[in-house]
Parts: sequence; structure tokens; C-alpha cells
Amino acid sequence: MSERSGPPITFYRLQGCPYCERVTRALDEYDLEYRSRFVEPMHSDRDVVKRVAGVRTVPVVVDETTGVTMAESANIVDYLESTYGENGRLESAAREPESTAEGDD
Ligand SMILES: N[C@@H](CCC(=O)N[C@@H](CS)C(=O)NCC(=O)O)C(=O)O
Repeated sequence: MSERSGPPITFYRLQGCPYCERVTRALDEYDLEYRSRFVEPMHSDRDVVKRVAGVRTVPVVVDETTGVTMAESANIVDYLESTYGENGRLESAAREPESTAEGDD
């Protein structure tokens, strides 16, 4: 049995990767919490992401809420919008909690 702790979205990424930045912006736009896993710079050493997604490119997102594992930045951005965007189909378990401060009228 595997127990998960932490955010349901895992984001495989690389420092300075423009495709990853697109995904970062979308995750931030929808206030999603995620765990970053930085992959090896050397393409041939990226066994983790290969095992998870079947590819050695990043970005890759794994969303345990929906069971989706996805590569390709444009697809990921579309997925995040259609799932967690304004008209998205899910109230996100990954979304950062709203402030519950009272008396702020
Ligand atoms: N079309 C892909 C391109 C992703 C891509 O080229 N990522 C680079 C890092 S910025 C990479 O992983 N390169 C290794 C490779 O192409 O095998 C996307 O939009 O996600």
C-alpha cells in the first residue's frame, strides 16, 4: 500500500527550461500546489521521468487527483486550464487553501 503526502501534483522540470516555465505559470495562475522534481540535465540520465511518463523530455506533470500523467507543455497547459481553470471541471484538491481570516469586510 502506498501512502501519499504532500500535493497531488508532481512537476518534473529542469532549471532554465522555457517549456517548464509555461507550465509553472499555469500552475501558479490556477493556485495549484505542486511538488517540483528537477531532472538530470543530461537527457540520457533522466530515468525517473522515463519511468513515470515514458519520455525523457520535460516538462511532465503527474496529477494524482485525476490519475493523469502528461508530457508536452502545450498539452499540460490545456489540461490544467480545462481541469482547474475558471470553467474547469474540478474544484481542486491541489489548490492552495484560501485564507479563512474573518472580519475583513
Ligand atoms: N515540445 C516539448 C519540448 C520540451 C523540451 O524540448 N524540453 C527540453 C528541456 S527545455 C528537453 O527535455 N529536452 C530534451 C530532449 O529534447 O530530449 C514541450 O513543449 O514540452
